[in-house]
Amino acid sequence: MTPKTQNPKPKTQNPKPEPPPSPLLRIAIQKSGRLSEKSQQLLQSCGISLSNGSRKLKMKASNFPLEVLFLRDDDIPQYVSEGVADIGVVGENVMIEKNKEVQKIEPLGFGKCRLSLAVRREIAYSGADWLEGKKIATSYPHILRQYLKEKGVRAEIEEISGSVEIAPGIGLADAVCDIVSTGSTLLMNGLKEAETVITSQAVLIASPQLNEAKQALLNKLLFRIRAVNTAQQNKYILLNAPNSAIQTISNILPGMKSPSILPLAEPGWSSLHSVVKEDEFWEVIDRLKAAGAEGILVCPIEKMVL
Ligand code: PRT
Ligand code: ZN
Repeated sequence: MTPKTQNPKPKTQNPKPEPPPSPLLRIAIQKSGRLSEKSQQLLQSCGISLSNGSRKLKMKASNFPLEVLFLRDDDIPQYVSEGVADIGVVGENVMIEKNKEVQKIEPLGFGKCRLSLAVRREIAYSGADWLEGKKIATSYPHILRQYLKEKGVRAEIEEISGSVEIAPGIGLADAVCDIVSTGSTLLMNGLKEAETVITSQAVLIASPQLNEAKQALLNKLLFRIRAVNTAQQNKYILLNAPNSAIQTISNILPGMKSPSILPLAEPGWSSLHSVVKEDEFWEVIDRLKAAGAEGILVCPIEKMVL
């Protein structure tokens, strides 16, 4: 009888190691509200496609390793600090108020507003000392506390979550500390702005614990965001000028470098091309006309890489 032998194990080839999961950057943006549309537009102008189907809680971009989480703005700093989202777009006012461990990466140029102290219109407001012993209604107790401490003022903070501007009118508080943009809400409620506590805009924030792969993706996204934002702050300008005016006009045009100069079909005339800052261009245009420029065209720039 032949001894029973165990079947030899089939020879297996070493299983191939699983490829490491490809990195994915998670960004938290506001689900609905003042920053949500602009945050999505920013991603789109960075060439990132999001399907605009029914509003989901999260969505994956089709052409960039990015997942978008749609959240209430108040929750974004916490999600980012805990690493649930790697980065986020939120008002700087919310970032400071929530006081979480996040890094501010880049101002984004939209959602501009200020957090201000306001009092009833008829009050003769004499400065921060007026607030001593008063009651101030706000949804921003942390920022307000810091501000009062810096000013050496002791005041009572009444924390309320919405419709702060009605507090003085119903006798709930002597002053409010709230977000102001155009000022019309204060006006409608019989209030006037007394102090600016902070100015704010939407900012890109990041988790302090990004690994190398995610950091590389963030850098790639940031490069695009900066190209889009720089472009928005500048205009492309084209003009015609007699050759005798080229030097004066070149000195007026700041541009990225010196302007491009192309001869026109008409002898003695050239076309000058350059870039001007959005907020400087009215002033520059007056000076260009005075120097002899004609046929001035100002065009938007889509992307600009310096
Ligand atoms: O639902 P969720 O919690 O996500 O949103 P939210 O209602 O808390 O915030 P939302 O969408 O109103 O604002 C999001 C962010 O936009 C804020 O955190 C600011 O960073 C920024 N932002 C810019 C503003 C304003 N402008 C603004 N005008 N946030 C609020 N206001 C309100 C303000 O509270 C006041 O009631 O608008 C009123 C004042 O506006 P004016 O123009 O009358 O002065
Ligand atoms: Zn909110």
